Amino acid sequence: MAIEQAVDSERMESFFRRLEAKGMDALWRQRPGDRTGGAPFPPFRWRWSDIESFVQEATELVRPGPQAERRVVLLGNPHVPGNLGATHTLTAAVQTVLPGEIAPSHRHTAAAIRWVLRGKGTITMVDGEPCEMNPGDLVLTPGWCWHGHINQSDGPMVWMDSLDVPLVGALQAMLQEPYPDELNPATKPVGDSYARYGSGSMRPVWGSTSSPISPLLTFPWSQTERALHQLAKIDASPFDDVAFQFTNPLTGGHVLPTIGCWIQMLRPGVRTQAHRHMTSAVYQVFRGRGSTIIDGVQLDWEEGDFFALPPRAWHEHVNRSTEHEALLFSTNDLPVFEALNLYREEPYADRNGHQDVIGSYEERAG
Ligand code: GTQ
Ligand code: FE2
Repeated sequence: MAIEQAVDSERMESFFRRLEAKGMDALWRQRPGDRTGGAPFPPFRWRWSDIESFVQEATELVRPGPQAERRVVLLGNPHVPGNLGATHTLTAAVQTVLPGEIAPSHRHTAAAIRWVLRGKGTITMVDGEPCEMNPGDLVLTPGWCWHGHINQSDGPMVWMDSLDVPLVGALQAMLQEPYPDELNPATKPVGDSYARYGSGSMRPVWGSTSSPISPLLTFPWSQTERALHQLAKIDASPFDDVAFQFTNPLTGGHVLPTIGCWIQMLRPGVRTQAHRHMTSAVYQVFRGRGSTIIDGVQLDWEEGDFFALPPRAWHEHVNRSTEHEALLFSTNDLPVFEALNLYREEPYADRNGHQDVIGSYEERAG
């Protein structure tokens, strides 16, 4: 006879209550975990047309400085608990700095990346290095680096921010402090880290040989674009087409310990095969239009749109144009999964790697 039948349920309930009263529980009482391994929350998309008008309105409402440390529109995914991140590990946001404005320096334990969308002539000061910002450039602000932004041009500057705030918050490690002055001073020339490490295949014979944080702080678009076209001539991934991970030139690993950055080119007409993995990502559609099919739901995107890919969701990408390339920039939490030995991925085996489309994002969003 099974034990659970032998023990009367009143006695079991009493046992549970007495355990609870002393801050304990019986493991067999816990509800079953997520055995299916499906996506924990649905995808979300932010339209550029909406973002752009809110960003414009924000320029009429606040100035960076004492009133608002940063003029940032946060893309909070309403499906993620806390509604702070675009995914449960990463934030995405759009920041704008007008001509003559300074977003004052501060530092925080959370790490950030900037992916430049519009404008020119802005400098982000990163631990004394003035980093130039032009569209398609990636700029790193590693954790605890003093950083501030200054727009010395005659036009507005707009970029994507992505930070590891939800992850750092879950670890109760969010610390922040203001710089005592407006902007931390330049102690290095413009392009210092690029001059040292920007070749991609060489490093100065002096200096450190390893670091978990990329010593290269800026990744200019001209180089990224050239690399994509060269790779496209010879190879591509069945799941991501022509895709690069930005790398720490000293290690070949991720640029930051908590944030991975990718740029991918979907060649005209390409439809990738579906797969799923443990990591989540936030995509910014830098150029082109297409769709990403996520757990059978077709999410269409156009230039400027952002979308969040939840962890463990089946996904495949489609470039809807047969003439033009589509370019997707994304941040992901892959470095964390690799460091903790938690990464797994799985190809979609059925129907030659393609999902059945069971609905559109618009229908699902209601
Ligand atoms: O520019 O320093 O989107 O500290 C969020 C927090 C941007 C920044 C964000 C930040 C910044
Ligand atoms: Fe910051």
